[in-house]
Amino acid sequence: MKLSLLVLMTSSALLAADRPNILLIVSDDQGYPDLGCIGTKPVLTPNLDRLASEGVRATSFYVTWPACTPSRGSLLTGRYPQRNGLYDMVRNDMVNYGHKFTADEYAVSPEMTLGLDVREKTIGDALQAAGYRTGVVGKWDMGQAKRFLPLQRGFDFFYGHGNNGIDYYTHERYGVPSMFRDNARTQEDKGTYATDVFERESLNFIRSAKDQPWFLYLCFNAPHGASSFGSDPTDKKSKEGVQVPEKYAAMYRGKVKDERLARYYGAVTCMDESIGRVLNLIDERGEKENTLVMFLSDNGGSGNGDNKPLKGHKSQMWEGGLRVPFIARWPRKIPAGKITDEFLTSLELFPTIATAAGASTSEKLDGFNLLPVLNGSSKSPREEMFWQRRSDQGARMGQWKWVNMGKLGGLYDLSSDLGEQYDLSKEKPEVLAKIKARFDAWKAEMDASEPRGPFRDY
Ligand SMILES: [Ca+2]
Repeated sequence: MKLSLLVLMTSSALLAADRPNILLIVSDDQGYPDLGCIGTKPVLTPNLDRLASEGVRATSFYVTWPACTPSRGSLLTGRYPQRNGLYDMVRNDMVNYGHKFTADEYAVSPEMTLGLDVREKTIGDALQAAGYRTGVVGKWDMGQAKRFLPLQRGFDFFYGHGNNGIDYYTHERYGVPSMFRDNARTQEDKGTYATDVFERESLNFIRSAKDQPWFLYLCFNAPHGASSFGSDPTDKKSKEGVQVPEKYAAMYRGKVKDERLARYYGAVTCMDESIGRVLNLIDERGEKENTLVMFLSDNGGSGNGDNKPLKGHKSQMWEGGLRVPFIARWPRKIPAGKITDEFLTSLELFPTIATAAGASTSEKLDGFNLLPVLNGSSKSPREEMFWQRRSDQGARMGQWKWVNMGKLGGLYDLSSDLGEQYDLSKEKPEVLAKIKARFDAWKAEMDASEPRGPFRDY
């Protein structure tokens, strides 16, 4: 008995040594061009640039929805928002009109009653079952009632805000304290800049790793605009926008057109420095070669000036709403300094992480392991992708992109028209008919899938 236990422990320790740590970093509303290494904007991101130089940067990488909640639900489940049920935002909209919730109103508001269906299996569930120590730091956005919080969704550790966005300093969302440590609300760090808090908690999570491999889902709220009332609560225009320590805004004043943009770039640079310190810790611990690091933004830029050469912005079906920066690094497993234009999406991240970790799931997934694409051993198997946000529809099929946003939209050839300027609907009716038919077939498949909350009627 003792001997077999010893053998078992030895083999699981060996397995742990073979399996990589996994760091998935998500920024909030960082636009496609907003990396220093792209070179079209004055923004400085030396640490993300280094990550890209040591790994692969993808230039045709999409998220599943042009705004926060559904995009993040897909990261966690590996499934289209229309399949996992979280296909719209979880947030209290009345605050946009200056409403301050009472405690009783807040308790029954969408932020407390809606969340990712508890039947959905997250990547945390899969990795926890495979023996990983799992953590979430930063923006959760999958619901705040206890049943929706990370500790009930496959994670061993959580420090962050449960809801969609916060004031960077008070950690309140429109006056409501929003930070959690594990399952309990906390105001222990009120007054400290959120990026600094998330860096500290990430470092502590990694430092506390012992025999288990670890998975950290690190979601900065930067560079999203602050969720705080402006000087006039009834006037959205009086809101502050992005908040950042003075020295970072000062780096950009005089170089960009206005104060808001200076703060936006400053918040990106401050976040980049925090990412650098997390990467440095991984180096210091000798874990660089055995850690898969991936970085992306949850949706296109909104307060970043523009997303050129892409058209449009967050919340839209144009490329500027859906195509995001993506970097992956895993020394010796994927090449250094490579840029790929292969067609990839965030649906690929769950299968990629699960494969790297030797984890499995019983769920129907909508993507594939992208490592063979990043290391050049295969072309991307992805031929199509579909998006729906309320009545807005979008699809990509090979080089073709179809957008239907009511009065706006058309058919575009991304291979020659990345900026979606030339509507080819009339010139290519057969392509338009085919892509619309593929969209309809995808929608029928989603509608036929097992209904999941919180929005579907079943
Ligand atoms: Ca976002």
